[in-house]
Amino acid sequence: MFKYRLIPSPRMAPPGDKILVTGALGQIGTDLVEELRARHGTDNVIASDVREMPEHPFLEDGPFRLLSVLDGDGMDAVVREDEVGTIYHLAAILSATGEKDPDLCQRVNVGGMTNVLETAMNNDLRVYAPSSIAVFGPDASKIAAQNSPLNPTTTYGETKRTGEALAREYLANFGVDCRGIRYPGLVSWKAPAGGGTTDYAVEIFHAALEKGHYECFVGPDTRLPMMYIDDAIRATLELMDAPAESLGSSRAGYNVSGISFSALELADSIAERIDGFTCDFVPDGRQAYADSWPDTVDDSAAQEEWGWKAEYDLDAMVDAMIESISSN
Ligand code: NAD
Ligand code: AKB
Repeated sequence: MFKYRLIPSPRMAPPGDKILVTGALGQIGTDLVEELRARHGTDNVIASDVREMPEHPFLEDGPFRLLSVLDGDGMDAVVREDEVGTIYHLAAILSATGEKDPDLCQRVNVGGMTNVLETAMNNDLRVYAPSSIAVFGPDASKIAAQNSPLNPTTTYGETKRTGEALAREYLANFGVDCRGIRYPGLVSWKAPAGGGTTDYAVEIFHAALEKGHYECFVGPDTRLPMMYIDDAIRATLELMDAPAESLGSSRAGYNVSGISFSALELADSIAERIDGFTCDFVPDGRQAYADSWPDTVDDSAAQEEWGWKAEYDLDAMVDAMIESISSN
């Protein structure tokens, strides 16, 4: 008869080696899942989202789970059943949608992050959870330093600041390895931009090619940190590949610099390549969010700690966008 029994605690479950991506059908997930599947094998990367898109390739090409990040038990079950070892947590409500529904933005961004970190703690998972340049507010320098004060004036920015704080807390208290990048506005062509302030830098390409005209919702002098998607995906994977010992106190939200351009410079660069393209600037409520963010960021910490260097400048990005949209 056994006198003692060893009851395995959830933390003792051996971590699997599969990858779960939340919010996988969005702008970044559409590119990231493709790259992760190329690296790790299709069956090892489980795409998940709160919605289904019948026409999206993930639903047919590889494993997909319908999963809300607000369902912590459901997330835990997927992690255990599918032997997940790493979560790339992309599910979120972005700035423009978030400012219209701040309560939803709080619930999804902070609640979802908490569920991901709890699941990671209970199952010994690694986590990638992106932050944003929206963590900065108007008091940050226009070239925002890694350690600039974080006083965002948008609800979305507040949720991203809280996400970074939660990641630091779960690392310090429970040893959860959660890494993040403060992405600039991302410019990509495979999926539409998902309700952010920087969406104009994506929409303008589709409008230019389809209609020869775009009505831009920020003013011509609006200058923001931006990045082409290939650089963003590479940054993500390089950060996740970096040895933990090389990462310092910025682990939850590294500044990464890509390209800084004004809306007019972007329109001019497109007009140089598409004959007859015109752009009107008709700022709406999103102008205020853009004005509260820096022009660019200082990414010395990312350079020093994991060797970050962007490859795409404005010309290379505009060429890549026009060529990719035209040929697809
Ligand atoms: P997106 O809006 O394109 O995609 C987000 C996805 O999350 C959508 O497919 C949506 O259906 C899903 N989602 C929403 N609520 C959910 C829920 N409750 N459960 C599960 N899924 C849910 O966003 P994105 O551009 O791919 O952004 C991904 C991450 O990167 C976010 O954390 C965002 O804050 C961050 N980020 C993005 C940018 C950018 O320019 N795209 C810049 C900075 C930071
Ligand atoms: C948005 O505009 O909301 C995003 C971001 C910069 O976080 N693209």
